[in-house]
Amino acid sequence: MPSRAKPKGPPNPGGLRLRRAVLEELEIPLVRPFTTSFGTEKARRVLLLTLEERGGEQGYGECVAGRDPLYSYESVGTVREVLFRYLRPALASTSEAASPQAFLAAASRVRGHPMAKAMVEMALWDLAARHAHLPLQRLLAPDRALRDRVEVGVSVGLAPTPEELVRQLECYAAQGYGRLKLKVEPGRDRPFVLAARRAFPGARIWVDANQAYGGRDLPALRRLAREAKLEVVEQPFEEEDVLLHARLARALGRKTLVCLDESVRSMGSLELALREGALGCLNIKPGRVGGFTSAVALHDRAERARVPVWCGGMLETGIGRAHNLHLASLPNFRLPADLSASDRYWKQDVVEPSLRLERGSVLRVPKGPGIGVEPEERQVRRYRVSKQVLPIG
Ligand code: OSB
Ligand code: MG
Repeated sequence: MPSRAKPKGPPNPGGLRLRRAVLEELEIPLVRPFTTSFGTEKARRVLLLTLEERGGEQGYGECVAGRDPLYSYESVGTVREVLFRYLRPALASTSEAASPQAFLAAASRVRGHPMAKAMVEMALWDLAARHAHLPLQRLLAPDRALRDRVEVGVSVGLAPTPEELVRQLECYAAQGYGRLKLKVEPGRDRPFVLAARRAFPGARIWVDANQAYGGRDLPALRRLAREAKLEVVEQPFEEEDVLLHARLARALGRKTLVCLDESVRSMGSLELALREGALGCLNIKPGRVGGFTSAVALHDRAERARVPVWCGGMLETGIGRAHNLHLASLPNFRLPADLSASDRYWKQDVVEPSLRLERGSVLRVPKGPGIGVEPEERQVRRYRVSKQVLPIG
């Protein structure tokens, strides 16, 4: 039997004394609408959580839940409900010796709602790292060799025509993005993907369907992967249908990797996908899996199985993307991340310094302490639609 020792995840950074939490909701327009198989987003609704230590630092967490429950069942509304009714009291019960692990233990009887939990857990990691005067990456993996730059790509929404898609891709390629991920759905795939391949004969091209296909589409997906020389096909089928993803992986062979996003939410779903052979590579989004503790454990498990991982994105502001950059500096993040520069999403980001693309299609991991960027008060106020103070200590 293969070893099933439970991956430990990162070490406990120790107890923090909390004073209060502040929850702000922002509405920030995207520089261009982002269309996927589940809908179009023109502006992001962002929940931003600030945790304050008694007489000390502040830590930040950004929630990746969408306005509506389309990518997953969580939404801004469910996150608010779960935070106010269940997670705030759980956090308060640990306020004399708070840590990501203590919070997760106190919140463990609340089922599901990983994005709500991740917002709190990730703010605690940032706070713990600032308290220790260390960059977050050092707390997440103290014994590992960590990158200071992360290779990234760009995720491009569904476009009205292949010509328009190619125009957008040209614009991103000119900015230096070396890996192009295209959103696809039935009826908006082959001509678009082939046009992209013709325009960029040597590029790394991935497609992401967000579950839009079914079993009858398997032969067409296989043909498209070959014709367009796709490196990755991400989450073509329903979240629960690991077996269908495994069938596609067998049909594609070695040249195109099947990637799971929505299907992998926990160690159990990762074990199933590994055992069935459904995983060529794994998209890890800390929000989807309940935070960094889980994300690091999944990273370590995939590394032992020799499955490369990469860091996904959810159109985060600079807060969430800084968190993701620290995670993506771990060694088994071996494929380019969905983490683009601030100007790919926003006219002006809500953090200082904003994140810029550098030569070689990389973003630098912001130097700590913590996530290494600060919310810019003026920008936050400009986009803020509400602010609430939650007693914790
Ligand atoms: O499936 O990766 C996805 C955005 C919203 C919801 C789901 C996804 C995405 C992205 C965005 O692809 C990637 C990014 O943040 O740059
Ligand atoms: Mg995806």
